[in-house]
Amino acid sequence: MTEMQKSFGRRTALAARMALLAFAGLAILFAATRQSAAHAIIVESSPAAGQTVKGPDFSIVIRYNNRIDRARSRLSVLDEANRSTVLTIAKESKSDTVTAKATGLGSGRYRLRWQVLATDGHITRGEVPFKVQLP
Ligand SMILES: [Cu+2]
Repeated sequence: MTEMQKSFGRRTALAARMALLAFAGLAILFAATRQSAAHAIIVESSPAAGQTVKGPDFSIVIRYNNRIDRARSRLSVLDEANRSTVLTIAKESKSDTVTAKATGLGSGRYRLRWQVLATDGHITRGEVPFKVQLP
């Protein structure tokens, strides 16, 4: 084998390795994108983050980008002292929506704490801060 042939062989091997690496990278990216797309994230909520609602009673609606398993999802309200009240998720909620009734809340800052199980089997959770103002 001449020096030129050897050099060509090395370059070909390197190119093949780089192509394989790029392919593996794309495959991982694709898998990650698919997975995150299947996770439940909030599309819109009422109250929305930072919103002030009129108390003491109001409806809570959270719509997700995905269908969720309502029976394995949790919703609670935390007050400024971190006291938590578990809310009952309404049975008539749509498959991508969690609906509940908040009652007896006084003026102040609260956090709506949610945890849902998406149909892909992954749990996501988060909090929506909001304020209540009594008329
Ligand atoms: Cu997921």
